Amino acid sequence: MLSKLFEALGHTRSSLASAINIIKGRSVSAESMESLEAQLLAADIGIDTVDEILDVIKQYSKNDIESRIREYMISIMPECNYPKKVQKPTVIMMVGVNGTGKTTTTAKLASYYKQLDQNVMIVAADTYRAAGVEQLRVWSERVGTRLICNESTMEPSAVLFDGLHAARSSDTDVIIVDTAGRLHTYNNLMLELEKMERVVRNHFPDFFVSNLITMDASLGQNSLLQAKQFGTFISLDGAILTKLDGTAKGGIIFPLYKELKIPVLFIGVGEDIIDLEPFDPNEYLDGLLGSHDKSQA
Ligand SMILES: Nc1nc2c(ncn2[C@@H]2O[C@H](COP(=O)(O)OP(=O)(O)OP(=O)(O)O)[C@@H](O)[C@H]2O)c(=O)[nH]1
Ligand SMILES: [Mg+2]
Repeated sequence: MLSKLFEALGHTRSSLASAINIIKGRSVSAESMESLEAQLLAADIGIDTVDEILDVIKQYSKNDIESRIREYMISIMPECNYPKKVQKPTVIMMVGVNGTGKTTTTAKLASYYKQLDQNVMIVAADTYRAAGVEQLRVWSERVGTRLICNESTMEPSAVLFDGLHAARSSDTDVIIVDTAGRLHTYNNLMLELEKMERVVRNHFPDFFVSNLITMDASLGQNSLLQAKQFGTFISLDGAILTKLDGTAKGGIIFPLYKELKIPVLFIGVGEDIIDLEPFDPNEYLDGLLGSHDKSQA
């Protein structure tokens, strides 16, 4: 059975496959290289990486182009380093621009860790949208996790503090904190995130911290700017690439890692609770280049 990730990368894969096929087995012409370059750029692989891939192609025989591209791509990807189980207790703070999938991913991650038999708590620290708390309440009931919220305050750090306090006294393994969406250009909102991180580090120094940014795959290069800006206010430990199911822009993980050293840890491939896949470079490349089932490319 094809994985959801393989399906989600279908759009990207088919555009790359048609460009690679033009080159495969023939002498490489300037025109075919241009076509491949355009497809790689359209997939958001990033200009530096695209140039390097084209150099790889120029160096090698036309017959093993696919395996050379694959070899090169794997060499520049983050390792498969998503934590299966988190160290206890870990605070995962979900941050990102509005609508990129923080709340949905909070629920998906809660379900993921619960299935690994970890004791999970969700903290609803988006104090700007009442609907956000409601959305999380529904998810946490479905997942069967505790939800900490406080609708009488507009102060996300206060909700976070309460949540972590409750987590400490209830032997919780992983606390997933949903934060409000914010534009990376809004300084005050970014400072609020900085404060939240400070609350954890100053008051709960025994907690491990993992700040994850959700990035909507369809936003392409713009999400690189977002991640860069968020990273100037809080330390980012990883990214979750969401909505990969609806886009042909599956290549953003390359510039993200190359330029910002932020590894993608999970990938969102749909709106349901199970639509989250841990990032695995080999599976990802199978999805991108179609190498595990060429008939589907
Ligand atoms: N197709 C698809 N849709 C997704 C994915 N992740 C989230 N969504 C959808 O994207 C929309 C926004 O998701 P939310 O989780 O509410 O995003 P958010 O970042 O919490 O939004 P704000 O709190 O408003 O900033 C919802 O309709 C989700 O169902 C994904 O991986 N694939
Ligand atoms: Mg939200």
